[in-house]
Amino acid sequence: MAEYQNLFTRVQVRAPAYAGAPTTDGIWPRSGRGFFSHWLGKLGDAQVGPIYLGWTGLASLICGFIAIEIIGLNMWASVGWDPIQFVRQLPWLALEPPAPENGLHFPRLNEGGWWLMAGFFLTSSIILWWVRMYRRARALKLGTHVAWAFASAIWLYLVLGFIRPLLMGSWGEAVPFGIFPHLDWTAAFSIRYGNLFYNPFHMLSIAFLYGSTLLFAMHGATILAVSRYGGDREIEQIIDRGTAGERAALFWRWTMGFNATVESIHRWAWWFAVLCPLAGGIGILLTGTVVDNWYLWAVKHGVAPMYPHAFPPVADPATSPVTPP
Ligand code: 07D
Ligand code: 07D
Repeated sequence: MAEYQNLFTRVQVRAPAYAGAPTTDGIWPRSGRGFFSHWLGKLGDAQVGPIYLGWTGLASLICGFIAIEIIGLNMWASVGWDPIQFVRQLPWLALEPPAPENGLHFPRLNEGGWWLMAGFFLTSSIILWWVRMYRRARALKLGTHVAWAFASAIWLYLVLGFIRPLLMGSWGEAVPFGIFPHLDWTAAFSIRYGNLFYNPFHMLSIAFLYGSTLLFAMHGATILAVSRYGGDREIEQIIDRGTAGERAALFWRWTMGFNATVESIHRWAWWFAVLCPLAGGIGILLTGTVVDNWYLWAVKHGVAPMYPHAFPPVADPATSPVTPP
């Protein structure tokens, strides 16, 4: 039975490239005729293209390109335009947001202005891509579930880089562009607000993140396990008896007493994935605006114990008046 234990698709169908259903709306036809790739066929459908570009797609790509250009050139400038150092140090390079004293004003380009411009174009690019997804789904007479799931990620992104900085009154609150710099920001954010682990929305977000991987593993494994009975051909499986779909359901009912249905498993997956950044965004929005220290919040609500008084009391530097230098 080894032939069923494969990870990659083994059978590839070759027929003349199919352009897909005719489109009625949109100003442009689809670009390209479509070609076949053996290697992509191992991961998914072997046919590549034609692709529909359209206005929002094109505008999104242009905005995305401008954003990457601004970020990349600023990073390159930060190593004195040395191409070798740019490549070597890339993971550590950053385009930082304006300093806190700028508040919400537009600062000089070299003092965060470039960051604001890059953020504007990146956000435009992401939102235009969202519109494209929504409109392509409508053009195919689909539901808009994919677009709304993407909207959940965009919500977290907007909270991190736009909504929360607005509420806090400073662009300096936002995330820098950069691979390790954005991780430093994440760690510093947690420490600044008294350990994000005690933020219940961070907890929820993690539960949905871990839950998503669990569901994904269970669903992916189940369908692969019944693909020998045609389990990957989902539609016929929903109603018939003795099918791969029923065996899959029985497997779970026998092992844990309860089973999702062929339809409901996808609702489970959608909700777990969507609730991860949705809950996360709420947690970030509350941080610094409503709650200043999640550890003390947890102590107050009986979630965390107060540290034992092992040392003589000291003055909390955060509560002492600031003396100008
Ligand atoms: C696999 C789909 C493909 C997408 C990929 C990402 C870029 C960035 C930009 C050099 C799952 C493409 C990357 C376009 C290049 C420049 C300027 C999706 C898949 C392959 N993070 N984060 C990463 C982003 C935040 C955190 C990696 C983006 C928050 C931690 C990558 C955003 C916080 C860790 C990345 C964003 C946070 C990462 C891999 C936006 C809290 C890691 C991402 C727009 C949520 C991991 C070195 C991945 C890592 C990682 C991108 C936001 C925390 C560079 C675009 C501010 C703790 N993040 N991140 O595979 O290896 O996603 O970091 O909000 O450990 Mg991040
Ligand atoms: C980033 C949504 C935006 C992305 C978009 C995509 C492009 C590029 C290009 C395809 C991911 C745009 C795409 C531009 C496309 C190509 C090529 C979604 C994003 C729109 N945490 N933590 C989370 C854990 C700690 C901290 C969430 C675990 C510490 C902060 C998640 C641990 C500290 C924030 C999570 C842990 C800390 C988070 C993110 C363990 C650091 C957030 C969910 C085991 C020392 C974010 C409420 C998500 C959040 C977040 C997990 C620890 C800080 C569940 C497992 C205590 C500041 N953490 N964390 O969907 O929402 O991200 O918090 O220790 O902001 Mg955390």
